[in-house]
Amino acid sequence: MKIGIVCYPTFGGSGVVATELGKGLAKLGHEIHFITYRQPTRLDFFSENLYYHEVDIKSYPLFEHAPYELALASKMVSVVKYENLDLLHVHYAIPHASAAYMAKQILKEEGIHIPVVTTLHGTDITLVGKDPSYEPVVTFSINQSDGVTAVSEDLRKETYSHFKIKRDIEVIPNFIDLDRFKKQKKEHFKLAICPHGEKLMVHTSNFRKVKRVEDVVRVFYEVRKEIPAKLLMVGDGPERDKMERLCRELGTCDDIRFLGKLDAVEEVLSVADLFIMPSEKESFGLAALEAMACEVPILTSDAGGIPELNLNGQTGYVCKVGDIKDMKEKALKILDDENLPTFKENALARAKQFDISEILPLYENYYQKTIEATLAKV
Ligand code: GMT
Repeated sequence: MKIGIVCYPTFGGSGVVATELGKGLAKLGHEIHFITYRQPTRLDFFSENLYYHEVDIKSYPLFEHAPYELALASKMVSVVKYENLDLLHVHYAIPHASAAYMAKQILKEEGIHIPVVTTLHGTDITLVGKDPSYEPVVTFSINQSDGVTAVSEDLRKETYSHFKIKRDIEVIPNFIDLDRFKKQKKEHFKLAICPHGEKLMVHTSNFRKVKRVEDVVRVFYEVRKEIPAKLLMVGDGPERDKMERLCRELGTCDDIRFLGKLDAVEEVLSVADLFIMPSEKESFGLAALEAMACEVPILTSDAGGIPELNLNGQTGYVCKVGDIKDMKEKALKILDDENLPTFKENALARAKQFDISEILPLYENYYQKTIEATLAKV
């Protein structure tokens, strides 16, 4: 198949999933055309089946905000037409699904019927999409897509409860490349951070409010009162400054290191004993899956789709959002030398169920079904 993938090119989860999906499909022989405003972060090599089309955003003194959606729709029209695409797959509804709708209508005028699949990733539904300033367009563009997928059962339910959706939504979960995300031998790194055998906790995120990064620091503070421990914070974002100030207030700076944005996050995960994700909202929790693939148990909140991934008491523990006391107790249980090896084993076993090789066929079948249904309507 010839597939156009539209996504955000940045570090966000939806962009990572879209890029890895395209790379995986290209390996299976499909021709993949990425359409976005910058080269996707993880698309930094040559492959004969991978193409990248940059959206040209023209500015003009009249525009306070350049109309990205129009430039994107125009680019989609030209790529579909000149590359003879079979399907467009847009990741994150805003503004990709409505831009795809516009492109589809333009192409229809020229006798080209391009099926559009929209994948809902999380905050496009649970936070931003719900806002009255976007909701009508999000509802319309989901209903107008030829296929819609959500990354968890919870996100599927949330979509039905917040929007007037008249069509089926298929759940296709996030996935992981176990060839890349696996425990590596990095003992020297562990020794440098934890010279006295301290337990190592890790958090990775974009440090947005929705991630409740403050809970990470507070849980760590409580854990460290009980056992020797260190915390690595990977990523960057709006909450980082505040967190650095909080560490100073709590006097934990010597035991917490902020590493900023890292490409090779699997190297850090390889030496971790516990991954913590206390999010307010989280449709799936790709970062937690990456940790599990590196044999790291996870301590999470019960937000959104996380309990579908984290099997409570097996791969880690699921606690109520904001329950620092319970999180501290559960962290200590996981980090106990008696329990840790079993949690690690279970985390890896669970991650294997989301291996990319299990999930790619689900997308391939869904594309095929959508193309056939769209062509049957013409
Ligand atoms: O908010 C983010 O963390 C980024 C966001 C995105 O769409 O870029 O991530 C969402 O999509 C990921 C991939 O499907 C999911 O694994 C994340 O759980 C989800 N984030 C939230 O729901 C907050």
